[in-house]
Amino acid sequence: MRQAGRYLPEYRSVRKKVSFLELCRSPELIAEVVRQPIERFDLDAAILFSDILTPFEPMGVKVDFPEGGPQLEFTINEPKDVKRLSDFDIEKELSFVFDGIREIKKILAGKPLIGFAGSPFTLASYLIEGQASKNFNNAKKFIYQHPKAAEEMLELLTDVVARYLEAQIDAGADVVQVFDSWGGILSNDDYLRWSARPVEKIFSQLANKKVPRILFVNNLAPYIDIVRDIDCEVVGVDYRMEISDAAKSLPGKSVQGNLDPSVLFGTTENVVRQTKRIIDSIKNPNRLIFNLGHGILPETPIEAVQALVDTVHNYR
Ligand code: 1CP
Repeated sequence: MRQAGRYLPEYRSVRKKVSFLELCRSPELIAEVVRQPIERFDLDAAILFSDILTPFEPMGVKVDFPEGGPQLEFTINEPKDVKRLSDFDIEKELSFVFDGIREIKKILAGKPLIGFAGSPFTLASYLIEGQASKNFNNAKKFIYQHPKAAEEMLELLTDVVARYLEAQIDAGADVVQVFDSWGGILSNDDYLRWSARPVEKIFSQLANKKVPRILFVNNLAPYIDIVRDIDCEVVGVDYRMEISDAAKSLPGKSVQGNLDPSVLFGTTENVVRQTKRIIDSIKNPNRLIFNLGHGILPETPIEAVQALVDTVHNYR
């Protein structure tokens, strides 16, 4: 998660020369910042460098990242605004992503590359709020005030995300991950309707591509029975629940996670202890992909990341 994030000096030095958007649009620079953490830590897989909001601009909504966080040019406030969102030629308008994937594949020496997209509900939440938000209340209000328009918007986003991930796989992504970062603010039945159903549709469209599909849900615990029924190979587990409980509730699926990123700010002994605890808690090692439970924080000490990776590589 955010391997190429702002905690790496070599990433910050690339970012000194170009803006975040320029970086996301340059296939050569994408490959460069994906390579950095793989080379430094010998990680076992890479994640595409881009953002979940990358498809917004060709849909008609410009996004800027003035202080690192997203800022949308306009927001969806009422039903007629949904008409401003348009379908687009994914291969053409997002060619820099697919060229980036092809560049990355040249340097990964067989290590798998994870492609990704935001879940339709998470993307809709940003379209409604226009920026980061604590509780995405406007997004929740919108689905109650304008359920028809919300449905229309989610249908469009579902179709875009499915085709976007298909194109990432065609360009060389070996695995795809859907980030459902904000579905976790919804009541249980709303989660099923507004977040899980669109993801199910995307995953069923990808089934014939035969690549592993990962669903990351930030705040998974309340919805785990819903997620159990979604057809996918791996579920990303945030840091709030025990990963062994998640695995028990998700028969037939692997789990990915779930170290709290803040643990990396404590002692090395504790990083090692917590890492081993997660590994020990999953009996069948083939069912665990070790990862953080959410994105790595910008000021994370590199020595802590090194201790974590060494522990995962050398334990057992
Ligand atoms: O590991 C990697 O670096 C891969 C690239 C990556 C990924 C997978 C970035 C680069 N962003 C993301 C996913 C992403 N982006 C998510 C889903 C994961 C999650 O739940 O955190 C979300 C919600 C976003 C939206 C976004 N873009 C935010 C969060 C805003 C919020 O609401 O809190 C931020 C800060 C960005 C900008 C961004 N994206 C990526 C980076 C490295 C940055 C910082 C920009 C910079 O360098 O200044």
